[in-house]
Amino acid sequence: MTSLFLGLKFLFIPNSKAGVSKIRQKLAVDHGAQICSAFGETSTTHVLVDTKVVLTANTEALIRTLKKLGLRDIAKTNVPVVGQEWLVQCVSKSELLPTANYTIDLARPSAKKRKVSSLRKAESRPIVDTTLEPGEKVLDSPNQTSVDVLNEMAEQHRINGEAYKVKAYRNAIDTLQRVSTPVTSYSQAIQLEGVGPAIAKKIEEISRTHHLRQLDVSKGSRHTQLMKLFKGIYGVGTVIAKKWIDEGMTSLDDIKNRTDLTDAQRLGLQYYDEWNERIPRSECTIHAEYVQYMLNRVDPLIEATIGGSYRRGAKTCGDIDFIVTKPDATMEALQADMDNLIDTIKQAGYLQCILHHHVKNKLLTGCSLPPLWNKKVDGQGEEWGKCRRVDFLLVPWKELGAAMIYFTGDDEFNKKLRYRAQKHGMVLNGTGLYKIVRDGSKERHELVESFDEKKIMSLLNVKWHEPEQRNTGVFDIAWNG
Ligand code: DCP
Ligand code: CA
Repeated sequence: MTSLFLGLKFLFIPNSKAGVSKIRQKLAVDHGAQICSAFGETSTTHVLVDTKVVLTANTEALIRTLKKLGLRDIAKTNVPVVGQEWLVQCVSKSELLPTANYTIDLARPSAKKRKVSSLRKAESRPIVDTTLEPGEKVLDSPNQTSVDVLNEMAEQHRINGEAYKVKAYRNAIDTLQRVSTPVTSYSQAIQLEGVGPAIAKKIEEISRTHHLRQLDVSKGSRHTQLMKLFKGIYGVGTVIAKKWIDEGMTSLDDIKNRTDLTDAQRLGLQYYDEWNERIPRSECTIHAEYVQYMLNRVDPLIEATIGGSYRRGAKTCGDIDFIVTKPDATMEALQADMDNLIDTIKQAGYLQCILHHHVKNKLLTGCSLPPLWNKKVDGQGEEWGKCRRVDFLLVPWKELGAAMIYFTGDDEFNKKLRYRAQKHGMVLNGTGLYKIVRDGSKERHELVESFDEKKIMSLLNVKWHEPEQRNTGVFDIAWNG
């Protein structure tokens, strides 16, 4: 007990009353200091940063924290922001040491980094491979465990409908996959673009323990399990699943007894297991042969190609996305053909149910391969195939390239292309690539290209990506399976 710090008011960062922070705060109080819980410009005399917890190499995060705690103008303040080593050294030497050697310089990041590194064990900076194209990743990533665990966390948040958290994880994973050196500590992780404090801490925990406690907690939580169960029903999203949980539903039987289900949700319940199972690639190929065979009866010029994960080379697919088109055909012509196809596949027994037909260019269905075709999949049995989710996407001939890009995905790859278009003053969607033309206050979209997939990419200044190269890998569970 001394009066070493008498009259001084310390703001601790992190501001918690636990662990090391608690011990240091007690040390300060025992020597006469007062602790502030927020920054009072007139009263706080020192900001004491735990440089082992708060990454001081990333000044932005620290500045954000300080702002949150009330320090509005960092440039104007005279209050020193120092490493907590200053406090420890003062106590150990029983004198009020100058802060200069311990200052974290928030105005000059490079100078700050040098000072901080003299306080902490020097750590190598993660090396991001900048030669990689968007979506590409380093081979044999040294951070694969972290990537896998973070992917699982993202999946938990997706199940719970927390879109902003999913996005944060995707960004972090995206960067981490491009790092060619091991990222083992908080301070290394926080230096990466797209990695904030919460995820940086998790990367450190995973690296240390090969495990993440929060993931276990989330997976074990009753709420998450029910969200997963209910969202597994076709036609049920986050909002409905949450509502049902709030209403006390605890099982699929509870849901079956509801009187307010849509037709699609009833089908979702009926085919719950089948539609939650991924479809082997070999089976998708037989569906393609079968559908083309049936289409030939309607009009031999119609072509059906599977897009989505199948076209990207996946070993298993969530559903089968047929892109249906015909040379020179308009949407109207295709719709007439589609009506004929529906009759044909209904009669043949392939079409089990229709989920939606009201969207004019889409037919969403459940379909089963007839026994003779199903036998082609594994050479066994004489049974009907499982009911699979099969979508027919009608595409006018002249929009084929844009539609191919859109329906091939993956969705992250598409987002990147759309962003690229935006940067070039253009708009990309499933019908074409358009230039934005301003007419005074009005804005209109002028078609640049829609038929040629390769041309669209080249107009966007993106090198040609084979479909297999469009797996961003962030969420492509099919790819791992
Ligand atoms: N798509 C998109 N944005 C979305 C949804 C879809 O760009 N929000 C595009 C890209 C997808 C394609 O449509 O690759 C097909 O969508 P799916 O949901 O069927 O996704 P995948 O075929 O990629 O994966 P899965 O194997 O799970 O079906
Ligand atoms: Ca698909």
